[in-house]
Amino acid sequence: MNLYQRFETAFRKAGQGAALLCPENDDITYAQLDAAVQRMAGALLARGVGVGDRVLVQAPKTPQTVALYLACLKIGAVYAPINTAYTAPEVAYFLADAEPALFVASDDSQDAGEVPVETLDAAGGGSLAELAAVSSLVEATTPRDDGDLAALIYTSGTTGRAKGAMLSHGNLASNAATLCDFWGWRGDDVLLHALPIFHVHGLFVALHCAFLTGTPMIFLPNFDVRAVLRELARATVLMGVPTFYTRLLAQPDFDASACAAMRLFISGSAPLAAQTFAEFEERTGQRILERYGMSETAMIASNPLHGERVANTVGFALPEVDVRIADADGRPLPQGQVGGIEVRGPNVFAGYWRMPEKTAAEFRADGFFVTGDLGEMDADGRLAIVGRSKDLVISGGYNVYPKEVEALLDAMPGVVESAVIGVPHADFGEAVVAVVVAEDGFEVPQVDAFLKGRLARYKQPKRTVRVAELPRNAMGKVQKQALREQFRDIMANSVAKGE
Ligand code: MCA
Ligand code: AMP
Repeated sequence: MNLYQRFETAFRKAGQGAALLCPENDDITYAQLDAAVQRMAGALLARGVGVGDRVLVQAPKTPQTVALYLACLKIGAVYAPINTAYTAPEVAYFLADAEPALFVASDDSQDAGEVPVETLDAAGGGSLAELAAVSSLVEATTPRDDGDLAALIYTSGTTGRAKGAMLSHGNLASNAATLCDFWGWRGDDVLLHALPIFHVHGLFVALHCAFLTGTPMIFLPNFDVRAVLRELARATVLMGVPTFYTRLLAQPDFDASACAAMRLFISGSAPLAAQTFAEFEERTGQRILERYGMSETAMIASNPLHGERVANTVGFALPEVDVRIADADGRPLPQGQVGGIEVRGPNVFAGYWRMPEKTAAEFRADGFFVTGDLGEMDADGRLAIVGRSKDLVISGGYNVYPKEVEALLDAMPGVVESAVIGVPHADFGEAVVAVVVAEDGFEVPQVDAFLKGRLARYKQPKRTVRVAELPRNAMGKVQKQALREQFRDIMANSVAKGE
């Protein structure tokens, strides 16, 4: 079934009920959202977008962008969102890889080659919004099967270049229904939405829970801690990355009374520090519910709604999701041993877009997907993530692949070689640090200048240090763990961002 048909049923039932509560703009009812989706579908059809066509989207977080996502589902097109922070060279890669029928951007500054471009700007305008306004309503939702492609979610691999994870209507529908059930979504819930909508967390996990139940969400353009604190008064559920919680705790007026209406704080995308979990409970009396997911699998495991939420664990495998701890060859390990986390279930993606070899390399013969995370499971099935076998830095919930940054640094004049690592950071959890071996005359500030315009800002090193040589093992491989130890306090002065 087309995922939008499931939403449509809820939208029509909710009717004049609020869908998006927009503090700076007019609120939008479910009936209005459905009409906006129908008009946006008309605009897409007018631009020649058909079933299975990719629509690459790098647009601001607005109700129009939400309508665009839903319209893509409705007409059977494939939604491919990318981070708004990406620079022109980064976007060029996605344009070439996705081969979209349409690129929707905030303005028309990107050279998109042959790909048609439409715009959606932060104020709700843009050429696509104008086209939608004069388009006729498309009432019928295109039938789709569970296995049909709904979205391409780009996620980088250890090999450097981003891969498009192919998620089907069935993947998204099953995960959404499971989460609504597991987290006890109620008819009177109000979601506080402050995440970006180009990643699985903000786009699927958050939006789908509200859309499947026809309940309202407070729709903030980004995470502004003071706005979030204000809006908590009329919200019941918040979903965030750990940085949301450390920033809230940095607010002296954030306390139990500030979240009296709240029933559920959910954290994911990066490890939630046990200290944050404890401080949060001390300050508010509420225990953050931590869950675990991936772009390729949507949500995998969650702490329980009722029952013990334990710090440093991500709870239990969700219903219908199989999780196992396995050795490097995919053989299940005895309970209690640390190994690779592998996942199978209706939530698991179909493979990487046009990369059959990479897909084959990440799946076991019995259908389990190799996450690249390391974990252990206790006798009750409670899962803890203890590390990663993939070389990845997670900064403020955004993934940064060291290989991608190293490749650019190594190409920089004056740099002999580089190693990029993640070190503890009070605000972002981990911060990107570059360790470089350089020729005489090289100056560290040149790194910022070189990376500007080539690499999204959040991927750029927060600090670059120069060393005489990189530590290597007997095989000649750079020992990143030794570097992480050596520089673990380099960002010790960082603080959770208060406003
Ligand atoms: C912004 N900056 C960052 C980050 N965000 N640097 C490192 N890591 C970041 N995450 C930089 C900016 O470039 C800027 O640099 C400076 O920090 C301040 O920028 P600002 O825009 O004010 O930042 P912010 O708005 O305060 O953003 C921080 C944030 C944001 C709210 C934590 O990064 C965020 O919303 N993160 C959520 C990411 C997310 O949704 N992840 C889910 C993906 P300068 O000042 O030097 O120019 S993972 C997923 O979907 C899986 C499935 C899962 O399990 O959920
Ligand atoms: P992405 O590729 O952006 O979908 O990021 C997925 C990765 O985020 C996972 O493979 C984990 O490494 C990490 N992740 C997500 N949730 C958690 C969590 N609760 N604790 C630790 N790591 C997490």
